[in-house]
Amino acid sequence: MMKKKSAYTVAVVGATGAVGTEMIQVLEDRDFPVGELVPLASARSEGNEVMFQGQTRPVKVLEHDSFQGVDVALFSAGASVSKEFGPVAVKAGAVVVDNSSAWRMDPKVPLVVPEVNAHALSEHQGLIANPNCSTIQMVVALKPLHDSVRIKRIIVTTFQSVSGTGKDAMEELAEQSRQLLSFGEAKVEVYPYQIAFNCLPHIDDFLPNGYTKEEMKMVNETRKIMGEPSLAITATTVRVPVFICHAESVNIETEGKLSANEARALLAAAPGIQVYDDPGHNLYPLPIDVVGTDAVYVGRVREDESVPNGLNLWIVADNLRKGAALNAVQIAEELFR
Ligand code: 25A
Ligand code: L14
Repeated sequence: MMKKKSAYTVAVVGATGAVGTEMIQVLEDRDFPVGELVPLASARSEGNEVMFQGQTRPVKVLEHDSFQGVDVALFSAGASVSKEFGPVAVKAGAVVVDNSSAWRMDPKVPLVVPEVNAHALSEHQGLIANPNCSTIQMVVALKPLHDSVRIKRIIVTTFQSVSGTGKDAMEELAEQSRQLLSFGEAKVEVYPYQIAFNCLPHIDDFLPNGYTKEEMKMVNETRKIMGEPSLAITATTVRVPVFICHAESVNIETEGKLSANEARALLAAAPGIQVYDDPGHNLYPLPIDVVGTDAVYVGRVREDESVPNGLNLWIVADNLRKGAALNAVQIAEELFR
């Protein structure tokens, strides 16, 4: 798939952002064989440095000639940057793992969650897309259930943290909280309304069908990753005043019957999943416990008593790690396994 070397030159595009910073951390945490790290960002970051393996590396401005000698380029600087520079990096000989929405639904581009469809990587043509954060954590949890009893319909509601939007949004939540707790007025810049002490049923732009782009990403990306083009799925995505970690309430209707206990056992045996589910001890996954970890956490597993075969689940993961940076690095690892 990729020429095997003892060490690779790895570029991170968007190296100073919320996800880019995490990508560099994950490369280090997992001992990815990095020979040279090339941190790239916009001119706003010129003069900045990033830390990698105890050493500082200068951030360079992303240019068309930035990819000479680069083996792998991890992109997280937004869709417009990926549209322009993704093909430039591929032309220079790099394999691109792109975290933006730019290429995900392109039929020539594999959309990969290694626990679910690593096989799709064999058809890559230089560019591989990393799915939307909310989609990633949901498909990791649903894959073992689908393999067992076939999912017919998914109804999902998300509770998404502000870090998905980037550093500016994290600063806005902190700043608005400070302002309101000191009896001031909240300054609104990133989101259409105040996010501190609020919930916004609005992530990404609205489409003519009344859904948001984020909601339709969950529909279309889930179908592509699971290889089920006509799977019934409907989503409501909600922004909540949490810094890191997305949570989801997921209801599934299945062809076969699974008890809650059988579902818990399947989930516990599947790769990348931790089951935290003990109502007797108030045990269920929480964003404040999950932040900084790698697994997808599942709790509140219950049979849906309103249908013959159905389950309810509560799914939490670190959106910057499994939802973005970790999944991208896992894809790179798969490429020369
Ligand atoms: O919705 P999308 O398009 O798919 O976007 C997804 C992600 O892209 C980022 C944002 O992440 C988001 O999670 N993003 C989107 N729109 C952006 C915009 N207008 C944007 N980033 C900057 N400007 P993020 O903010 O956590 O980090 C983004 C990373 O990408 C680098 N980057 C942005 N544009 C780039 C680029 N790299 C190369 N070429 C470009 N054209 C970005 O580096 C960061 O590493 P940076 O140097 O641009 O930003 C460093 C810090 O500056 C702050 N900042 C952000 N926007 C502005 C700004 N400062 C001044 N003016 C701004 N307009 C942030 O705190 C940023 O971390
Ligand atoms: O499509 O603002 O990957 O939380 C994921 C995070 C879009 C924005 C994507 C957010 C993004 C979203």
